[in-house]
Amino acid sequence: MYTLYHQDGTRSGAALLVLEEGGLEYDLRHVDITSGEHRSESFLAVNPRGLIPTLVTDSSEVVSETAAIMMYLADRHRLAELAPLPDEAGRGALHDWLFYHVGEVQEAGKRQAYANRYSTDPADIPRIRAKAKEALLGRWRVVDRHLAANGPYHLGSRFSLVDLYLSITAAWLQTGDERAGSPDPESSLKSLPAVKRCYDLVAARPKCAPVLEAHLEGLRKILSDSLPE
Ligand SMILES: N[C@@H](CCC(=O)N[C@@H](CS)C(=O)NCC(=O)O)C(=O)O
Repeated sequence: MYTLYHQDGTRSGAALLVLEEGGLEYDLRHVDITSGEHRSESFLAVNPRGLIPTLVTDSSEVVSETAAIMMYLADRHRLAELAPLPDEAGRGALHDWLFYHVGEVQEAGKRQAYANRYSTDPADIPRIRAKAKEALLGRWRVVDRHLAANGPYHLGSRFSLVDLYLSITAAWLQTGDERAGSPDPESSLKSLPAVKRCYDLVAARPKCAPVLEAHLEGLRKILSDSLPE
């Protein structure tokens, strides 16, 4: 039995999708980052990094990087439907795209969302945000071009956990589409058709659909509250 410290609307949804798709048993503990619960003494005692997701295993091992949780679960439970085994074709591409999403796409997304963390001068925030947004769109376009040429999934016709990761981060673009009079149609899912196709394929999976619905709801709520400083 696993324990996942989680909030709907955050990237911990990607870990949740692997637990669901893998048919694994877990207990969910809600952590509200908008009210700063991730910095509470009780949560820091579990994960001193103060970040979600955080997974605690049956042997009390703590794994907290999202991609590490996803790979750990897939490998430990031999979830071949989610990840090619280490000696199988596609394993290199799996690592490559997962790391690209975490280190490049998500990095720019977090920089845009938390622009205030990148300067001591609040006057810099709009410029930091604009640059992060430019990087984010550029990186999503790289993913879109790859999926258009080689898709519908990151590994071609083979679905994998990277597609689950995409569905969680692409939801940011999806909520952009939904916001009435979205000021920037360019940064919406509609401008990335191959990403949208991959997102729709994941959203159509019976075990993923409810998680993604809750994720979108959670995201709308986080956007209407405010992110932690
Ligand atoms: N590198 C970590 C980053 C985790 C992360 O930034 N989680 C966010 C939620 S999506 C969080 O806990 N944010 C709280 C904060 O940054 O204060 C990962 O990929 O799992």
